[in-house]
Amino acid sequence: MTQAIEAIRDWVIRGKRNEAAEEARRALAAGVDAGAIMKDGLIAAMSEVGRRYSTGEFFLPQMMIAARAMTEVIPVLKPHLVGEAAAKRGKAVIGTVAGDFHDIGKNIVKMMLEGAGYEVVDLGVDVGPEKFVEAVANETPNFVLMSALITLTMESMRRTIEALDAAGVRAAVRVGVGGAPLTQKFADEIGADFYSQDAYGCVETCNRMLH
Ligand code: B12
Repeated sequence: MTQAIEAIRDWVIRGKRNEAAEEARRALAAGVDAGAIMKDGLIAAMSEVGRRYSTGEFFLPQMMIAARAMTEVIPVLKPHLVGEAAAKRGKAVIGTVAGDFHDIGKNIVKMMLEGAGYEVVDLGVDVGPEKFVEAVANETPNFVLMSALITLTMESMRRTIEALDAAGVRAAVRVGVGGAPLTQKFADEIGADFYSQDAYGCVETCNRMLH
């Protein structure tokens, strides 16, 4: 890891958003790869924040300011991550599932998909099964993408797939799931079409499934 990436990671952990964004601008200007800043700087910072929260070193306010710092750096990286939008490829409906308000990962997935030429309908956070079903009926997307960060809210993914089935629209879409606590095993268990551990993998899988 370069010194610059390490510095960005530390600023984010400490919740220093201006310093983190400034360091990211400097690193990009010096030729540091934006993908590496995202992975080893920002996402690594969030894992560390989560670890400190679990051990009681951090409390909710510290987790919040770290999240805000990360959110501030993402637009700095965006032009270097997504490039020029390609021709329209397909359409996705995305949301964080019911009971869950974490949206940083979902927003990154959305950003990468849009950069790759997808139209993305963002249902936001705390999205219940009926809202996903309604969006499939109204938007006729190729993909339904669900994000969850809390172990307990993962069950809502299963309920959403069941609701899509009950509404008779399950076969019309490919369902993708993700978020830190998810696994391929859980995705298989609930009958999702795919799981990916990061936003790049999500875009690659969507591309593969469309062609
Ligand atoms: C930042 C954060 C917050 C922020 C959220 C800000 C926001 N706007 O999202 C704040 C401070 C508000 C917060 C609140 C809470 N949090 Co919180 N939070 C985190 C933290 C530190 C980082 C999450 C994050 O943004 N990671 C970075 C992103 C980029 O990673 P990601 O989401 O995993 O996304 C990537 C991939 O997973 C994938 N992906 C994501 N979605 C999708 C979807 C698809 C379809 C695909 C294919 C891929 C994909 O691509 C992304 C990019 O590569 C985690 C710790 C952790 N290790 O995850 C805890 C964590 C998730 N939080 C936790 C908890 C407990 C809470 C609270 C309940 C705390 C409380 N007492 O109030 C509340 C939740 C309220 C609610 N109902 O939602 C726990 C959950 C524990 C559990 N086992 O369920 C964690 C694990 C912390 C911990 N170690 O205890 N949190």
